[in-house]
Amino acid sequence: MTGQDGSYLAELLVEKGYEVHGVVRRSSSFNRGRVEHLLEFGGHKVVDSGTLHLHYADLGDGSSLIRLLEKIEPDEIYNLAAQSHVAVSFEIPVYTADVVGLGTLKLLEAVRDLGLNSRIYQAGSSEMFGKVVEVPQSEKTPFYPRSPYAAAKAFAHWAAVNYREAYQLFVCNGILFNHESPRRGENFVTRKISLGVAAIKLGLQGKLQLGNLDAKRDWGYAKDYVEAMWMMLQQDQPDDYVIATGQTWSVREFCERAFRRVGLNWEDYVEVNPYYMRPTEVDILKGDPSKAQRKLGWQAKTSFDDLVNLMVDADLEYQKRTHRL
Ligand code: F7E
Repeated sequence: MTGQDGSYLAELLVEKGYEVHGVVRRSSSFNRGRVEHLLEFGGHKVVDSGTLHLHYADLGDGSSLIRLLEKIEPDEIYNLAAQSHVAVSFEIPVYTADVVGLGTLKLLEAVRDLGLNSRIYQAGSSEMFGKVVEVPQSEKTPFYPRSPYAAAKAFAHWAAVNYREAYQLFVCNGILFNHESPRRGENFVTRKISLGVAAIKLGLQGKLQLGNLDAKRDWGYAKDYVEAMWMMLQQDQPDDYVIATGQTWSVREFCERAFRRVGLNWEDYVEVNPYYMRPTEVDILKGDPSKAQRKLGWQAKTSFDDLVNLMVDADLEYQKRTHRL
């Protein structure tokens, strides 16, 4: 609930009048910045017609899930929990697989054992396509994971399909391509660039160090993408959907545009540091979102240029606020 997608989804659901129950992990620093505006001190606030309640639980702790599900009996469950950083998953592969892979299985088991009729959204990832066997990638494209994170997501995907077929659970896999926003974690490449550009423009930083500038991604706006999650659970039948823009751009192109937004030339500031290279890389991702468009009536609303601009603009404001400029 405290991540980028959880916060946008909570806003969407609260606006629709849902009683939202978000799961948070305990952390030594308070990590609710992204949902603070939806909460009142004490953890409960009525926003428009809906409400948001937070609970401590963890996909690593199956008993916490069972207790919570038994109490709430949710109509809809959105599993967005993850160690979601691909590069970090090479450093902590077992933890990543535990949360992303087995965590999903624990959730499915809990719903099955409790006999709940909850509709479940499972957050899949374009990383599952990895070393892609075709371009663009659709729901029919075979997976070829290239990281512990992606392998764990592929396990979770197939577990969800299996529970749908074996036990008739209403589970949808959303295969979401990269989706970004000003709420993106600071060590994902788009946010790292928008933060760096803003800091350089304001004289707070000299250079920006990055890894592979040739990697290509299908980048969309996270706020558009959470709508697709909700739409999947409103269908008569559960199914799997690719959610993407259908366009692909390199990290270099993201840099070019981001620096241009503030009137600077990226080549004067970006340095390549091998530290940020991955043991195995995903070279190109480009989704085919035609099924989502046809069946859900969903399509990305925000262009690549608009996404870059809104992230850079937001981080200029953020850096000014943070540094009292
Ligand atoms: O990397 C390259 C890097 O970390 C994008 C997650 O949300 O989307 C995300 O995974 C590309 C890669 O995202 C730096 O090598 C260059 O090729 O922003 P990223 P990701 O790995 O694509 C998918 C759909 C998910 O499911 C994941 O959870 O950019 N790159 N230089 C860099 N990446 C980072 N992080 N930092 C760099 O300095």
